[in-house]
Amino acid sequence: MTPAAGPDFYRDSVGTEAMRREEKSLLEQAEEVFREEPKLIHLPDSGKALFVGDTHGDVEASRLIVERYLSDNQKVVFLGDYVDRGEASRENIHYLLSMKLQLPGDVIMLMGNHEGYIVKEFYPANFWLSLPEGERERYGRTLAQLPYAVSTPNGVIGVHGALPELEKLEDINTIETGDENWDQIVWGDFQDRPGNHLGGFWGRPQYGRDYFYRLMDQFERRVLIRSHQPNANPIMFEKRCLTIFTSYAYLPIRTVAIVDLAQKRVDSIDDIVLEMV
Ligand SMILES: [Mn+2]
Repeated sequence: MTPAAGPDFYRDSVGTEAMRREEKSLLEQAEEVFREEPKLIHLPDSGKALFVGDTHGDVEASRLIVERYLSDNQKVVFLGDYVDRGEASRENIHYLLSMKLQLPGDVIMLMGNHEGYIVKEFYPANFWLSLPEGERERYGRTLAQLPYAVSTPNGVIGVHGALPELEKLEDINTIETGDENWDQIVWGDFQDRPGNHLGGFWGRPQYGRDYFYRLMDQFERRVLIRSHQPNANPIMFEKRCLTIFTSYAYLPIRTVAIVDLAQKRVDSIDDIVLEMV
């Protein structure tokens, strides 16, 4: 067998023994780091936070964002869905995990539904299906440890999909991968119409306007930043719900959102800076 060289290795699930060992160690180390994190991460009241939508195998987007935006003064929050759809899932997840290991407090990786393949299967799953069973299990175990939500002192909450139906924000720390609240967070969609639970659509639970306002009140949050739902109106609920995507696998434009953590209150999307990358 001729060993593959360079980044193309990542597109080839065979690889060499040395690379396989390196990959295993990256996944094991990352799993340890994620186990130490709470499921709800609180950001500080200084500096800035950059929110990144689904990257879905668009490693160029991840690299560009880290190089351009990550600094002592700016944390980067990835909102999940790192693998599948795009061409370079393996490169993307490797890159993000190695950045996480280098700067665990500044790089935040939330869980998307595509990180939960071993918990709830779905289609398309080109990344997961390209892995031999043992590796699928290894990736699945690491990615099942990712945190679910991020919160800022000035009123922003970030998740992948929708809000979990919990009494208070801190209860997010009690969610277990695979339970009903997990399903809401990583699989949930919002519809811009009245109502609470609007049923399911291809395994994706749907929530309406009343649900959004009720949970945002309970959690004492003003603005939700999320991704996951490409058909959603990007701005919903009186500019309090922002849906962004940061992958060429979805759209020819990649959007990020910047929150100034030192600002006293974030009341609507008007208080957030949107940029194209
Ligand atoms: Mn998703």
